[in-house]
Amino acid sequence: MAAGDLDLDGDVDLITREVTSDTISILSNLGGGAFARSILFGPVDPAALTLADMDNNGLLDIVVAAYASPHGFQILPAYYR
Ligand SMILES: [Ca+2]
Ligand SMILES: [Ca+2]
Repeated sequence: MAAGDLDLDGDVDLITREVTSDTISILSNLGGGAFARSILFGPVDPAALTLADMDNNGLLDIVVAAYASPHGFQILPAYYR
């Protein structure tokens, strides 16, 4: 799991690995302890994931270490544009 403000609304959002489906989900923070879940990507058998602004555009991108990826990792550009 990784945490960061993906949609720049000031609330910390989460990305998680769904163990049963090997997919990656975004949990958008709606405030007040409520989250909206959406499946972003998969199945990829993600081993680890983190958030970083890889292209320096001010928006967090999702970096996934995945056994199924040819390079061993994959960068998912900012989800919210
Ligand atoms: Ca947010
Ligand atoms: Ca970025």
